Amino acid sequence: MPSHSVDGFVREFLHELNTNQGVMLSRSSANDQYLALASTVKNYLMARWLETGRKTRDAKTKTVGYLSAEYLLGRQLDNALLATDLNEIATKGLALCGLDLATLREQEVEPGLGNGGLGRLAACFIDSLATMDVPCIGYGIRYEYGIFRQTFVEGRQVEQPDTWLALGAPWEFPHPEASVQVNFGGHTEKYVGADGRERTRWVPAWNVLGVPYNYMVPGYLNGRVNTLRLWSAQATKAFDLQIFNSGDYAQAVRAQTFAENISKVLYPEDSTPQGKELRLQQQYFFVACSLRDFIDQELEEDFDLHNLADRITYQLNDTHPVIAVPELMRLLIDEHDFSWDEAWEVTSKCFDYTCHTLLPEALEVWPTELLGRLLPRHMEIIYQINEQFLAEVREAFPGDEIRARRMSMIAEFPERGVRMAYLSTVASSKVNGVAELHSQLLRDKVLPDFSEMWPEKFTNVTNGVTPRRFVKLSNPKLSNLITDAIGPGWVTDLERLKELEPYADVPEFKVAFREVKAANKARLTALLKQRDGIDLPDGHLLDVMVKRLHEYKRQSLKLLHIVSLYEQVLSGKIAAADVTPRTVVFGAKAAPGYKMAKDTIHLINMVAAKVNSAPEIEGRLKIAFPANYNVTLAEKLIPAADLSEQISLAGMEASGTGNMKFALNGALTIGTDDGANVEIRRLVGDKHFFLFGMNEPQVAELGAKGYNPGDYYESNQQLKATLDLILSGHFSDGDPHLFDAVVYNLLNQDRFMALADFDSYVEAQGKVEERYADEEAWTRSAILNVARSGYFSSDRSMRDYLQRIWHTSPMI
Ligand code: 26Q
Repeated sequence: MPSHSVDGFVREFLHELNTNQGVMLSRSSANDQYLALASTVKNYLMARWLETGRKTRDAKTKTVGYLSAEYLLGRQLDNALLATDLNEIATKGLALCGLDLATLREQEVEPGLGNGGLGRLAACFIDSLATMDVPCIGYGIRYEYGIFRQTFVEGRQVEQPDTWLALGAPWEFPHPEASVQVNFGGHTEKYVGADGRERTRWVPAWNVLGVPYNYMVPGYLNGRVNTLRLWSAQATKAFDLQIFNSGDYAQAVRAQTFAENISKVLYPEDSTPQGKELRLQQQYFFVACSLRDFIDQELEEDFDLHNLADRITYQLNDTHPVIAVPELMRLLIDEHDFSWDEAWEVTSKCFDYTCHTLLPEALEVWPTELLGRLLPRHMEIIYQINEQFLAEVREAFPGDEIRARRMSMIAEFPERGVRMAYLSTVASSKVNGVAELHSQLLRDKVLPDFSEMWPEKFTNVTNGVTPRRFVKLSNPKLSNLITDAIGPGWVTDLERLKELEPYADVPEFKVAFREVKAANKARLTALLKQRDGIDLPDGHLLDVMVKRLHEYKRQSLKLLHIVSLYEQVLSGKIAAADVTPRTVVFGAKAAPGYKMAKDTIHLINMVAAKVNSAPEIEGRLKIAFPANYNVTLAEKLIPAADLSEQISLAGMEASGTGNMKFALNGALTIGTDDGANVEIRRLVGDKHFFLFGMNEPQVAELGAKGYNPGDYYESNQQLKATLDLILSGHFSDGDPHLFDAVVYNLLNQDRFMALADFDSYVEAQGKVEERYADEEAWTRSAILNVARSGYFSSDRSMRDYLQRIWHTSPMI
């Protein structure tokens, strides 16, 4: 390991610059310098990485195999510097070279290999496992293009490709020698094996190569470095050589392109899976590589696969990787001579499943036609798992054929398809939701038959976020303040934030806390100016809503609140001087094919243009919508926020994790009784959380009774005036019909009941303003939010998984 001294660091850095980048310092570009810096930091981690691998293999303990189609990692440099405690040394060393760490940091393009919450959760979990010294391999896909880069053209979202690899990828280690072949298509054949047993053989039609790329996952100051292994697709030699030799070069190149397409791009939909063939190819591709990898590379050669569950526990991050279940069955039966029962015995011990949704349209159902064509052997195995399972159901509930039909993994309508959530549930030892309310609704509404049959299979693990990235790195000023008060232990033991509670009444601490918030706002102001040309006014309540754009998350409700305030000033119902100065920040990407979401983005931008320039408002209301919200922006935005908007319709947001990040950084939440908000409110206390809207039972009741949004429009004058202002064309450059789709959807359908919750939301915003006017009371609430949110560390989530699901423990 290079020495932990400034001199040693400088030597290493210059060496990397010269030998890796092939440039002298005086001729190097900022990108060269960044790449050399990354390599330098990597070198510090290398010995620990190798040692971790050796230690883990020797110990033969159980490894967590986290299977996730997404990892929304965020920038790597800062986290690596933190984990190696190199910040100070790097700062000084670079300064000696005439360079500025902060500038080099900005060179890094974050790996955005995920859509939102689910992908970011995976990143937090692998961080926590490394920090807690738990052996874990994260398995996923090395998308060449991650989540699209969002731009706005005349207020409309326009997507650009995310070329995160273009300037070099210093954090990855490709291992082409460890590539794995993955087969697709073809048919199956029956034959009689040497032992006289009838066997099945899969005769695939084509194949690709999976090339592993390893990434380091360093624990916080503990010497452990776990591995994230992402797979990239390549054409196999046999595949293109054959065609090359036939002389058809163009065809050979097409074949290559075809293979490489599999890991080319992340699907940007995160709620309505489209059943695209390429997506299924992606899922099988990374899962097949990952299973093969563990069995062939990580296990010793003579390992008895009957004991596989002693050595690996696979966590299915939603249903996306569940094709691993029939794949493991296939490997054991077709390639390792297991009987069906032996294979099932092993397989059903190896998997656990986390569900991240309640929306029916977000549940994956793959047409049997497609699955059978792409993976004929897996389709057979799924049918057989289903048969065996339904026999169990019939035994448990004799005569209840309707129930058996209901529980079948094979849906018959609208077309024959495999319900992946059912397959996941049947094959897993444990099934969990991601917040208490969600786990309850999962049992009661999504999988009631399954929870009746196997009540002990179901459990909850409330999500969490890593305090390393989302407090220590993103909010250094608050971190220092906390450490000065209670010592540094909180970074790996977040419940210790409790010790801050008494400080909520210490005047000097409150002043310092406000200074931190003000400094974070100033930092954000500078960033938004430079990044987006946006001016953030001084002294405003900073009201932030950042998350994917979705109807159920109700960005439109936030917008109605703003338009309502604006309308009241415009029509003289209230004086501008009486409006609490407020800047509302939105950050949101819409799935490119999601028309309503894109229209909502357009509407927000059009309202912003109008409100931000209206003299009547006297600068007291401002909307800022920086494009391309991502992890990097979140790290600057969240520490600056006063108010966190968590306003989904109750029962719709599985958990939310942004909500936790805000609370931990001293923002107060205005939110519904949904997802993890329920637990946040319980922990921080009613007084320090602005609750509004219907709760889930009330939503269900209103839905059952028949919801008519028009009633709210007709009976609520302010709501009517607000919607009428939009309908009048006030925000649409003279085209009154521009936003008809959004407004008429609210008026006629409003699936997520924004109008029903409008009044209550506005009232809660009134309470926000009241509290905000009382600086001392606000600060007290904010400090208590920090002090009482320690539960939401992903370290705690990991402890819960270890105890309730994985039944394993950190390495000793
Ligand atoms: C599936 C099939 C085909 C194409 C895309 C998909 C797909 C991709 C991503 C479906 C769903 C997602 C992402 C879902 C997600 O991010 N869910 C969020 O997970 C968080 C972590 O548990 C929760 O906090 C959020 O409440 C939940 O919305």
